[in-house]
Amino acid sequence: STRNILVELEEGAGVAVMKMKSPPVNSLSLDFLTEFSISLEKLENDRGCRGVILTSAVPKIFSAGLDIKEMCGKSAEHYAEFWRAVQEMWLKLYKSNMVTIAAINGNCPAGGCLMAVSCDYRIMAENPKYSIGLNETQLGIVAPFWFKDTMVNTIGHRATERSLQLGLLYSASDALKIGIVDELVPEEKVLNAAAATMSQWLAIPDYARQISKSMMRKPTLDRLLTHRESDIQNFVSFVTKDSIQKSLQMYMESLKQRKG
Ligand code: CO8
Repeated sequence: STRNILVELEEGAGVAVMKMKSPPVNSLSLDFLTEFSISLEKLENDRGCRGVILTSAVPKIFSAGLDIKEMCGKSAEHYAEFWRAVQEMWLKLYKSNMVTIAAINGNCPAGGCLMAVSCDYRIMAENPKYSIGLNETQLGIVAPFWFKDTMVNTIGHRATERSLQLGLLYSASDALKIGIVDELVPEEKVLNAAAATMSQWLAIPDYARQISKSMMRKPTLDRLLTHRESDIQNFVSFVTKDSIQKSLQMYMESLKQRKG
């Protein structure tokens, strides 16, 4: 199959750069998610790799989030397989023992935002055209509890509640203010800034840092692990509703009409 993710491991530094490259918008299809999880697992098992920088090779887009085509007009079996792959991507990323840094060099809605807030640190290009957030309600759909949990762990309860209800997409500068991202830098410096932060984090002994990370994240991970099958069933029964199918189709149409 075609490669959606380019992995460059810098042996000396022990740092890998994962570049998402699935034009036009790095949407998270079943294929993409499967490849993502396999790539991350390989790095996780590589003793020579201690940190990962997640970024995009597609200009102006980090990731458009879940591939809406995977959620439209498919079978219940397909939706279940797709959702398991979404869960797997998040579980692998959120519990990674490696230092994970998102180098956000483009738009970052919904599932793209989930990936970013699942990393240990976020650096975003200071481009007023780029936005980031969990905009699900704007599509008439609902971010699942573990998207919500990850956001709460990043920006707190009140800011998450407002973000989720309104489906807010924040400009880069507002994202910095609210704490969705940790740092803004000029676009051409995003990768260098990520490498600089990475070396600070890697100066901490791995074992102590990993246990601290796990201590913070384990309750959130366990919550999905405990409810994994019911979360899949919830997704399938939600996404197969006529009203939700209609909302998603209308949203895809509105993306097309926005063009030109
Ligand atoms: N899935 C599938 N196709 C997409 C997606 C997507 N998420 N986003 C864009 N595309 C398609 C467009 O339809 C378009 O296709 P075509 O060329 O055939 O018309 C093509 O990609 C290019 O898109 P644009 O022309 O819009 O490109 P721009 O560069 O102008 O804009 C953006 C890029 C900003 C990323 C814009 O495309 C956008 O806003 N996309 C939608 C992003 C979004 O809202 N994603 C939410 C997905 S839902 C999710 O991630 C979590 C759901 C969890 C809850 C589930 C419960 C049911």
